[in-house]
Amino acid sequence: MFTDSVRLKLSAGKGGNGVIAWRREKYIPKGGPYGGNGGSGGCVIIKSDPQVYSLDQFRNKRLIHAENGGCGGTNNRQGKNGKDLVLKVPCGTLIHDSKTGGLLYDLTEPGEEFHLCQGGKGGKGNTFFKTPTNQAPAKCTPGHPGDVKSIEMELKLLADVGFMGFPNAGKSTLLSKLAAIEVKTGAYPFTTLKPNLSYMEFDDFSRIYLADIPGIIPDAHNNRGLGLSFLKHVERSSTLIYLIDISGEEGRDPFEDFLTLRKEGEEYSADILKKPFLVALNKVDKGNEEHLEAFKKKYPFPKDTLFEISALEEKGLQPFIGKIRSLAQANGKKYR
Ligand SMILES: Nc1nc2c(ncn2[C@@H]2O[C@H](COP(=O)(O)OP(=O)(O)OP(=O)(O)O)[C@@H](O)[C@H]2O)c(=O)[nH]1
Ligand SMILES: [Mg+2]
Repeated sequence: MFTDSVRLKLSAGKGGNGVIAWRREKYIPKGGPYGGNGGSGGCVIIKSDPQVYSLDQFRNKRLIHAENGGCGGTNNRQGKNGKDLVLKVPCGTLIHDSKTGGLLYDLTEPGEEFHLCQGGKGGKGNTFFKTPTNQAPAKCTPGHPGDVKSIEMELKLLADVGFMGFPNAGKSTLLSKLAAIEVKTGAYPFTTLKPNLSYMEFDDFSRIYLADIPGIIPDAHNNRGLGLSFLKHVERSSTLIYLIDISGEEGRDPFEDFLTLRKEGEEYSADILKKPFLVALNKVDKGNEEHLEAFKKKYPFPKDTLFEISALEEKGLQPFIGKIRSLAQANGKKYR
């Protein structure tokens, strides 16, 4: 299970109550008021952490509460402040207000913090109310409640490059060859059920993040297959790679596959079509010249965006990687 959307109610801690107390000590007549203030309630902070990959940890939670402040004590003791609650989320998490749907914050950089709920202030003890004219006030105030917010967190992965392809086209195989990651691959459709994210690192230590998402099939926008919901994870990529199985083994026309992927992407969001892209014709090791030639002939975009590769046998990858690098670095926003 990969959770990329959760609804939560978050509550900051309540402030501790102030107290009434009197100083009673030998040789100190009329000791006066001695009640301390309550401590503040803990705040709720949402923090992006590159080590966190999904919103799974919030899946079955409804209400999360920060610690309350402690009550004041005698001896003018201040109550203990409640601990802040820091919720760690992946980079790319958007925080929406549940009621209005409005965007409250978009956590894109690692270590970014969003203070969502302010903890309640502590109440005042009776020492606070002591004045020259009222030396013995029998008055204290309760702590204030903390902020309570209902939010929806939505994760849209931040990869520079997003893969789009039919099931079995070889997306996960390609990711495992390009990036430092072991991903499940298999000779059956829908091997990938959740997005995989990894990166390529270059000689100058620059990195390009790649996102492999579950396969897309015709009518995915009508929720066929795994639907288009995973497209949100390539929505923020600056560059797309359409991976096409050129072997035609599955009985489809590879060029039709390309058109279908473009169409399904457009159904999801017109912006997807505007992204710079590369097309990789995969599985050339299976040698289907007929499909290859037909595709090249029909391909209406510049020829330098078209690559013939074999992900499995690692053929044709070097020029392809070079192009991914130059395109993604020219267009990409560095998120991590
Ligand atoms: N001959 C050959 N087979 C390949 C190549 N690339 C991938 N395959 C095979 O194609 C099958 C599907 O590969 P995956 O990488 O799982 O495909 P996918 O696009 O991630 O599939 P889904 O996750 O189901 O969408 C596996 O059996 C791979 O070994 C290639 O270049 N040549
Ligand atoms: Mg896969």
